[in-house]
Amino acid sequence: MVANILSDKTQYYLQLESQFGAHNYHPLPVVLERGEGVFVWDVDGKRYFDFLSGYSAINQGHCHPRIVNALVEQAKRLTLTSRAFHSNLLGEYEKFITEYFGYEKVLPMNTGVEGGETAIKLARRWGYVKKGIPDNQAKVIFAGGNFWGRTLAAISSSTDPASYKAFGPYMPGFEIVPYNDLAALEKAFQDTNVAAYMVEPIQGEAGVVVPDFGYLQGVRDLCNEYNVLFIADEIQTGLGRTGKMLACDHENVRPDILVLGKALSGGVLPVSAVLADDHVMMNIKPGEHGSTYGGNPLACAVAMEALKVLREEGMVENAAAMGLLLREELEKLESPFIRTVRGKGLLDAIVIEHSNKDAAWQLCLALKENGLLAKPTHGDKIRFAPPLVINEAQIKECVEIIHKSMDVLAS
Ligand code: IF1
Repeated sequence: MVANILSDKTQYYLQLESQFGAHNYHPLPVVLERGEGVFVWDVDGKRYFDFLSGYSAINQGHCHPRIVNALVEQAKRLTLTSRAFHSNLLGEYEKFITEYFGYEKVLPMNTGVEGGETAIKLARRWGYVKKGIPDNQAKVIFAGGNFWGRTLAAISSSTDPASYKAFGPYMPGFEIVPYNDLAALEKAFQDTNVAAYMVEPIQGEAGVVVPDFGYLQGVRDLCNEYNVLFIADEIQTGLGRTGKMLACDHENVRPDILVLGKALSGGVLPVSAVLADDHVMMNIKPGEHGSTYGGNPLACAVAMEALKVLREEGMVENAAAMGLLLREELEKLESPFIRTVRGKGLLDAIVIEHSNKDAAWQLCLALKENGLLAKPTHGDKIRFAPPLVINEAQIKECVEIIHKSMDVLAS
């Protein structure tokens, strides 16, 4: 067990949250007050490597100067117009992001789950208008182990009781197939009312589950054969995280609907986007979808800079190289407590081998003591996802911290 001594300052902030905030999370007992690049500092001035990156929202590193500057400069000019009026930023941003990813149109939203909801609404509408599915009969297929947010629609597609238990009744027209199983997917596609299959190219929350090479191409082929839209949820895997700009790029597969979020803003404010071509996007008419903040000038300015920085500072290539190094160095530890090392780029995870079900949490407490922040997912997996700006020396230093922290599992 780790002696989890907390400073007075830390305890003060934890107590405030406990007394006045909903208890909908169980965070690691650390209170952060500053971030820069791969580092964050707690209220006592202790520095940590951030190995979660805001669940992949901070791919560009904490408080990237160019992104923060874009935020500050735009915030002095115009932050929100609502979509009742045009702004000088929205069209520029729409042109920039559609050319960046190679789609005809973009629908700007705010959070990732709003992006998922938007994608499903677009797919259902396309199903009725273009595929001729009878009204209110559209089906959307999801993969077991998926996670795409906390709304009632998102939890209606979940296979994790912690996400959906005691929140029913659930959204109709959703079906589940096993992840990484093309035969099961083809069987589901026999139903002509299927409008779309929404899937993460790598499942993040499930513990960084990487499907067989060829799965994404198989999904693409089946969607073509059965006239079903392929929705790629790249909210966590996109924007360089897996060592390619999009995780679909590992198989050169182009989804019909691409959903982005998180690092689209470099972690400075919620920005999401749904990209598709006209035959999907133009079935929604004025007044049929939107949001107060969707496409606001502040988000447009920040997202353009966040996307520029990714490319101009070689972060995608660095993620590929540093991810390979991280996994190799973790394998070299040959730790009896690491059952598996897996991932792509800098979306990695270890599966802990230990009789104590609390082992992953205890290891994360020890990592914190040794200056590295990470959090378990689904019990025995620990996700390692540092900002994509991490360098070789820092990767090696972090592996040393992980190695040293493993001692807690031996005691
Ligand atoms: C929490 C998890 C990660 C996502 C994918 C859509 C969304 C997410 C692939 C929705 C969001 C976040 C949500 C956050 C923790 C984090 C998370 F642990 F919950 F599952 F990253 F793995 N698609 N994931 O990962 O985006 O609406 O949150 O902007 O809810 O605790 P959002």
